[in-house]
Amino acid sequence: MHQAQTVDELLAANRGKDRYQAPDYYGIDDLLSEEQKLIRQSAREWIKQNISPVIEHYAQLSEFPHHLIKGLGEIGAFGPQLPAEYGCGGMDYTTYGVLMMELERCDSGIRSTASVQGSLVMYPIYKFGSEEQRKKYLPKLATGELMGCFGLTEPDHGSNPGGMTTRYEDKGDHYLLNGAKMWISNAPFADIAVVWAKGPDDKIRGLIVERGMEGFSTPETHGKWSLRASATGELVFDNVRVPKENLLPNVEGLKGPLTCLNSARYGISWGALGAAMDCYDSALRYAKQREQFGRPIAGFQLQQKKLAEMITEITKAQLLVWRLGQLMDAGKATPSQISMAKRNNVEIALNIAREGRQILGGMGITGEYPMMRHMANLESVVTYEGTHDIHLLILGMDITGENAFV
Ligand code: TGC
Ligand code: FAD
Repeated sequence: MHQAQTVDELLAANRGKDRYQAPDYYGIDDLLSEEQKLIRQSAREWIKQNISPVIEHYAQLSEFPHHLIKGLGEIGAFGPQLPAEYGCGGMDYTTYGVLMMELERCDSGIRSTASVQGSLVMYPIYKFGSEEQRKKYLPKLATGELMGCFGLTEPDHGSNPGGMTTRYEDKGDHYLLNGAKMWISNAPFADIAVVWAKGPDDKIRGLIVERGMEGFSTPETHGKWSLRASATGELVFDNVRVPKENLLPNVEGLKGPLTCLNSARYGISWGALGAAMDCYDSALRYAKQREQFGRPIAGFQLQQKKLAEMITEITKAQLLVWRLGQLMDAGKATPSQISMAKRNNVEIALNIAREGRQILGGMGITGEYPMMRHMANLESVVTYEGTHDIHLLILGMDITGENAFV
């Protein structure tokens, strides 16, 4: 590890080393508009110039690269799908997906930060907040001047968030919040938290909790082997007085947080595909260069099988998310269609990271190549926003009409 290296030193040492070329075996680029391709190109260039040179260093240190926040805001990574009148991108869902794909191509932890900000903090404020809340928070969240986190999961309630025990009481001129959330992305540095809690009527509502409110703390979770460049923490509420105007007025029940998750899970289905594309691209380049037994290893049938199967799965996943983007933009995508895409694309990405790592032999376990980092990151991605099994059961319920959760 090079703890003494500054960002400038990392940029000087590593700029230009990222040789990523996005695989597009079926000409799926033709399905994107010129504007979507332009936005993608500028994001890709910025990521190559600014994230790629530093990401391995921050992952090794297990630190979030805070200096990237301003630039992420500038490339439109925070809330690109929300209206421009609130300072957001005003783009369509396909463009949002493409941006998540570019970010996660580089690192799932950076995409996580953007997903949480755009889909789990800005989206609920936009969708369920008052006009005052939208105007107060959205423009600053879009630039990264304010950062947010989303508190749904609790120590004893992960897959079953409906069982949550975090509660608020109505104290007349304010709410009093008690409880704890765990595994919260961005928590250690977030300025605000969108927190889901049960009220006096036992219904789940969203509250905007601000850093600095007495009794609110965000201890960091250490020792992760996955998503090391993303900051994860707890949210602890010990008699926190939350002003009444911080309640999201326009939703009640579990459908509030689950509606936000539809948007975030959609972004993950594109993002995980990006990680898969990066692993394939690295493995293909390596296989063509690396020689054993007097020839490139790309010439061996066993390696060709791996690479051919990878590009087949990537192509299928690209078509899946492209179509899902169309459905999202038409307002027709169902939660179970989103579950199918999230589940499939994370699974193929994990398999491709594992197979790609093998193609690199010993080099595959080093930080010289992205495989091991992607593979470890994807273990979180396959777990958060609904586990692999939970998404199967959501899909199973939709096609059979039988609810396996009860
Ligand atoms: P159930 O009784 O089925 O539903 C309760 C109410 O919610 C409605 N609903 C939805 N609404 C919108 N979108 C969806 N996807 C919805 N799914 C359900 C449903 O219609 C009902 O509405 P109403 O009006 O009748 O009250 O709920 P359940 O308690 O049986 O649970 C269902 C289950 C298991 C599918 C759900 O709870 C679930 O998805 N569990 C997984 C939990 C999860 O995904 N947690 C994610 C935490 S956030 C996170 O991980 C962020 S990581 C971010 C990063 O770093 O990138
Ligand atoms: P559990 O729910 O305890 O599940 C354990 C196992 O049991 C899983 O394999 C699961 O599939 C299985 N299982 C559970 N129920 C069933 C069932 N009915 N049938 C079959 N199998 C079942 N949460 C937030 O709210 N905000 C965040 O920002 C956030 N960020 C995260 C970041 C990271 C790095 C991680 C790892 C998690 C994050 N989470 C966040 C939490 C995440 O959403 C949960 O970890 C996830 O929903 C699973 O909950 P759990 O870990 O409690 O597992």
